Amino acid sequence: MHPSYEMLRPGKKFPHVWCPGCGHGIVQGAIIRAVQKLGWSRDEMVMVSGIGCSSRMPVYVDFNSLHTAHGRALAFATGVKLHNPKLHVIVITGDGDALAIGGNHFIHACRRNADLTVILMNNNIYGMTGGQYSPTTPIGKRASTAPYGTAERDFDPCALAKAAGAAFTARGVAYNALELEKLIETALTRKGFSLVEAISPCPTLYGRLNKEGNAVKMLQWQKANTINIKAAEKLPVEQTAGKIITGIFHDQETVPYTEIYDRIIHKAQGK
Ligand SMILES: Cc1ncc(C[n+]2csc(CCOP(=O)(O)OP(=O)(O)O)c2C)c(N)n1
Ligand code: SF4
Repeated sequence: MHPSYEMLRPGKKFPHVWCPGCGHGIVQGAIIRAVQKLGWSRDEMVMVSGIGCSSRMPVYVDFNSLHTAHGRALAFATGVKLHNPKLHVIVITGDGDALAIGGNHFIHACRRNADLTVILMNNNIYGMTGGQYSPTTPIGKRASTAPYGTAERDFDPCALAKAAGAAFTARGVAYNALELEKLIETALTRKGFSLVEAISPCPTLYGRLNKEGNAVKMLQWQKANTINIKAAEKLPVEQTAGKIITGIFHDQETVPYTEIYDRIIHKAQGK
């Protein structure tokens, strides 16, 4: 039996709904392996998601799960963590879920430094609802709502999270699943708000609308256009322009919201 099976809901929720070649399954595998490496059991884990193709993940992973309203996963997850700080809470979200409808929740969860690990599955598009452009669709790229190319600039989720107060930010790509797994493992061990942006190809919508080719071609593009931050720092700017930079960008633990909140409760109770 495949080692990941013990963390899945086989027999209940499979086959999954993701399209062939979707990157979300690769990200799911990396998350499961990271949790297994840490030796954490399913019962210690909580997976909270919003709505979207990416946010289907708690349906398949056999952790304590919450599939919440669109954009609102962080509010639910913060509540779970405050109630029981011993649980390891993973938030699964998409670029639309986290940065459009959930944008305000995202920046304030970073500001509070809520003790959560967020896996933001960035496919540069709204997958579930038919390929509308999202806050991470690069300017000029096509979407069903931008047939001539979007006129808006895109967010860098890691830079946004750091500026808003997150303790840890990192980016990986589906092509390099091993690096992604290590980044997720590190993020899970950090106190406070940790973000791993996982670049996950959507061949069905983003790929088709932007003539990026099939799933294999999109992964090959990732392979050819990804540079780790350590290598990027040694290169002239012209050589890193337009590339996906991976690795850890920010890693500074500060006292998380959960602990500060706990102290206030004790004070209020006169303890
Ligand atoms: C309040 C509300 N507004 C809109 C929707 C429709 N909706 C569902 S998923 C989604 C976008 C999901 O995109 P993203 O978060 O990027 O995830 P992906 O599907 O690409 O993985 C939208 C707009 C909804 N379910 N609820
Ligand atoms: S529409 Fe895109 S994001 Fe959604 S399952 Fe298919 S490939 Fe994945």
